[in-house]
Amino acid sequence: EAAAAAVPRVGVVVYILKGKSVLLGRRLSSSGDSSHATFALPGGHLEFGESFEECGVREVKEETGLDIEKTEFLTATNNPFVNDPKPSHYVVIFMRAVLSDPLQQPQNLEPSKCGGWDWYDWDDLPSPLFWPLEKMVKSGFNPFPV
Ligand code: 8DG
Ligand code: MG
Ligand code: MG
Repeated sequence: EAAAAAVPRVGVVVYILKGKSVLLGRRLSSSGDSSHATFALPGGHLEFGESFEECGVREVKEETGLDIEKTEFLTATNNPFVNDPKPSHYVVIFMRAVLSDPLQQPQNLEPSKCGGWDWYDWDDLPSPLFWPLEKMVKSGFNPFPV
């Protein structure tokens, strides 16, 4: 039943850029999950009828309370989590954005899912990063405008 129903889903995640920093939060997923206790970007599932920009803005607001602008597409990756206890597979859309009000601070609005949000210098990222993020960073990907 699980195999027949299993389909890739679409995730939209956002690099919120503030100076040289990005916003990351520690995921409170279940202990066997490959994202357990790793640092990841805010984001979530694309809803029916939504644009990538709308989804990024909505998920950031739901998870952090932050209002963002200049939300734009960066890249997409294919992320199979087939060895997790609950196998899943995401095509993940990576966006970037900046704060509408640079003084606004993140709130942890989903404390059952996240240990808290904080800004991390791009040259001094925390560890462990969620593996799709780790892979991007190691490949030399940089979300900042040139
Ligand atoms: P929702 O109910 O609010 O729509 O979903 P969510 O609970 O916020 O979903 P999520 O797990 O935060 O994001 C969906 C999937 O996107 C996640 O299970 C795996 C994939 N994903 C990555 N990299 C990242 C990342 O850096 N951050 C987030 N949040 N998700 C990511 O592959
Ligand atoms: Mg969410
Ligand atoms: Mg999320």
